[in-house]
Amino acid sequence: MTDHDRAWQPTACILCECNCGIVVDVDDRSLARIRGDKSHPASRGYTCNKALRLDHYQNNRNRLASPMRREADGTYTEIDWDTAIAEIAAGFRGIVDTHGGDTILYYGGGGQGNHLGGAYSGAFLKALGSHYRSNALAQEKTGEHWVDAQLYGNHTRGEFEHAEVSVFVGKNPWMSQSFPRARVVLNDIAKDPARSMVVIDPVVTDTAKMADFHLRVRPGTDAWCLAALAGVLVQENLCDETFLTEHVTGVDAVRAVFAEVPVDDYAQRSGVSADLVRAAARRIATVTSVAVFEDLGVQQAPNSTLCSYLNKMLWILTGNFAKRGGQHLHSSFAPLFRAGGVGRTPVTGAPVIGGLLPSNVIVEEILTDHPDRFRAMIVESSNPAHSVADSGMMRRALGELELLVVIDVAMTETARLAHYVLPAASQFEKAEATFFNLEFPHNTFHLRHRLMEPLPGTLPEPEIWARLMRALGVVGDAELAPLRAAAQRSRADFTAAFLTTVGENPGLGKVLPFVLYETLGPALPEGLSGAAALWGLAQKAAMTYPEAVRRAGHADGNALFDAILAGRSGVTFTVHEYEDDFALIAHEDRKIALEIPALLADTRALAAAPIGLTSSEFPIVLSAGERRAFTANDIIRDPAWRTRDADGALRISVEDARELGLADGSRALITTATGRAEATVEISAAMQPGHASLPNGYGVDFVDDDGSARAPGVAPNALTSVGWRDAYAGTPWHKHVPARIEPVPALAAPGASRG
Ligand SMILES: Nc1nc2c(c(=O)[nH]1)N[C@H]1C(S)=C(S)[C@@H](COP(=O)(O)OP(=O)(O)OC[C@H]3O[C@@H](n4cnc5c(=O)[nH]c(N)nc54)[C@H](O)[C@@H]3O)O[C@H]1N2
Ligand SMILES: Nc1nc2c(c(=O)[nH]1)N[C@H]1C(S)=C(S)[C@@H](COP(=O)(O)OP(=O)(O)OC[C@H]3O[C@@H](n4cnc5c(=O)[nH]c(N)nc54)[C@H](O)[C@@H]3O)O[C@H]1N2
Ligand code: SF4
Ligand SMILES: [Mo]
Repeated sequence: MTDHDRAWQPTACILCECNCGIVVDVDDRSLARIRGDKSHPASRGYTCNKALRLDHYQNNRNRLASPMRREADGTYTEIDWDTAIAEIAAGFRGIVDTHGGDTILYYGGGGQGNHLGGAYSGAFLKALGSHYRSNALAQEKTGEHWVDAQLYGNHTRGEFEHAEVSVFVGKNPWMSQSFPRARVVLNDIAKDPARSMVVIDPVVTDTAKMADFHLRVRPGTDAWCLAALAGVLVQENLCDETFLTEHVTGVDAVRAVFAEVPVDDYAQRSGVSADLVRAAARRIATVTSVAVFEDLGVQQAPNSTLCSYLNKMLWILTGNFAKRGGQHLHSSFAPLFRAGGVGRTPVTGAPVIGGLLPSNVIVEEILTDHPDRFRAMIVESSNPAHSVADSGMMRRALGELELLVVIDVAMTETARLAHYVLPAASQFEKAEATFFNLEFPHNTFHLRHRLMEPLPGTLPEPEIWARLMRALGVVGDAELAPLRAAAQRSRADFTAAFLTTVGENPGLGKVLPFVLYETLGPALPEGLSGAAALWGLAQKAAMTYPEAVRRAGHADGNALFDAILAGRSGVTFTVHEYEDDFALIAHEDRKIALEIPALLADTRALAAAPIGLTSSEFPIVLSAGERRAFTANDIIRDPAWRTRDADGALRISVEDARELGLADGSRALITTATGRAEATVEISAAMQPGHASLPNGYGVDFVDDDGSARAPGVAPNALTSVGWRDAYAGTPWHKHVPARIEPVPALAAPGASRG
């Protein structure tokens, strides 16, 4: 084909939760040219720098192309799919028979852009009787979810595009994005004298540089800063009393706590001038709209769940809900969390929030002789041996399992510990979708079609899960035959047949994704059988948000499903009106329940709580895992994709560098309670004394075309600890690791100390 013959094909970037629409010029299986997709309803042509180099994900010699089995001597043998599926299914059956299904833990289910495959895992796990799950959300968002569940029973998102004041708490959207068209929106805010930005961050980030109010807290002191902000709102009578009376319960108890907050003292403890705290609070209280985004800077730091609660005071007390530019509950196409109360893990009794147990307790749930310990794991699209606290201990725990199966595109740190590794087709070789659909009033869903056939030897996850299910043999083909026939006739026939069949045979309802894949899947257009599960989700969306789905132009669930199949650049699936926010509150009275007694007690206890968790042995706070221009979790392993920051520099303040005798570009030794690592130093005026930062996504190994292995930069979780976690949610304090930093001793063997 000549260059002119090749068509630009729509898909999405897979490197962060935004999943910006892109169009790709595919040349012989490579993503030759990439542009933003102007037809994508959320991103509208926007991308950041990272999307343009996605070919480093698609094409590299670390791709897996055959199922593999680990042999007794630790080497891997390539095996065929039938053998792999049969042995894995038998292996899990054995675990169930000997120890019970609940000794099998499922981890992952999707990275930043691929949640479709994970949607099928539930059927297999249910068939095994396995209920425990975890993934990366349980190392960041479960604390916020626990707070949200009590306040209004749903997730919120700020409408930054229209907000008069945007507040970013431990969030650097210039680098980490996370909402549509982030840099365009940030530039618009910065340019408009009528709008303001408040940033709470110890670092002078690119976002903080644009802020009107940069509350440059001391690391780990956000609770005091946020309590002081809420204190100003209450003490200066800046709350929206009409809103509180009409839409919020439990206000008096909350008011009583913030009335007593010593604002000057708490501001000072957090390292921010009281005048600045007051000015920011007044600005937030006297505008038409405020939107707030909290992220890892508080979610992975001390008092994280408390901070999730406190920052929500900024928009709730000021009534910035259910209006343009405010904070919103939104529709969801597929829930990221399970509904229901907090369960407990079998060994340590850790909280299971939204169906997810804390990533940080997994090692303790394995490395024990407790009879209910986890004996087996399935890891799908995740790399816990690298991404969860204390990689050394995590690897030991994974090594103890009787059965570990990893489904990935690459031979990851986790895959190298597995008994079986199953190679997935890449996200450009199969139908895929993200369930990060979090916007309001317009919410979008994008089913991406494959750009090319799967790499030979690989399979899309929906097919992998279906084969595992078939091997278990729990659903007879005769049970599925009528549905399969109906699907071939018409969508209407399928719908009718589905209602009767599943009504008569509730067992099928329990393994629904499998049933849909086996029956509706074959009737879908070529390459889209993996989209079958979306049929069920589309019906559910149409039932849950009938008006909003109709406003988006879809008459019913089937119409929505068809629009999703046809819309190559994504579709808007709900259009809400601002008033709808109230109906989206899960509580029966449709009011926000503001009082969370335990967290109010914690707010009171701040008065006597210690500031600072460093010691003379570990005097510096290390933020282990900052988002930078060329980080994308562990999704791209090839270091050549980075055009700068090749080593993932350790950023330290001018003052600390001087005191420690470290020069720009020199090597530093970092020691924490858990491990040691060496990094290249970057002296940065953005850092405050006593605070240092390492990027995320580095330290993954990669084999170059010449066969040499490399792992540039520091694997951040060589330095973190499993016990260093939040009391409510068990989420890790990765941004707040006490560390010692010193020049690399002259005689140390190079690289010998890397963790
Ligand atoms: N480039 C890039 N973008 C990404 C990703 C990526 O890997 N690379 N990953 C995506 C994912 S999975 C996520 S979850 C998001 C995360 O997005 P962010 O949360 O924005 O990312 P981080 O850089 O980890 O942390 C945010 C900020 O927390 C600050 N911080 C550190 N300690 C404290 C503290 O004590 N208090 C406060 N207030 N702030 C503190 C840091 O200085 C940093 O600016 O990014 C997404 N976007
Ligand atoms: N110290 C420290 N640790 C952290 C963080 C931090 O800031 N500091 N951040 C945490 C956060 S917020 C997150 S979200 C996690 C992320 O950590 P993980 O949940 O482990 O996810 P990723 O690193 O994104 O890894 C995604 C995996 O999916 C694989 N993959 C890519 N495409 C496909 C596909 O189509 N199919 C399959 N089956 N696999 C595929 C990739 O090869 C990769 O191995 O890290 C967490 N860990
Ligand atoms: S990394 Fe995120 S913001 Fe950047 S292009 Fe990809 S999806 Fe969009
Ligand atoms: Mo994340």
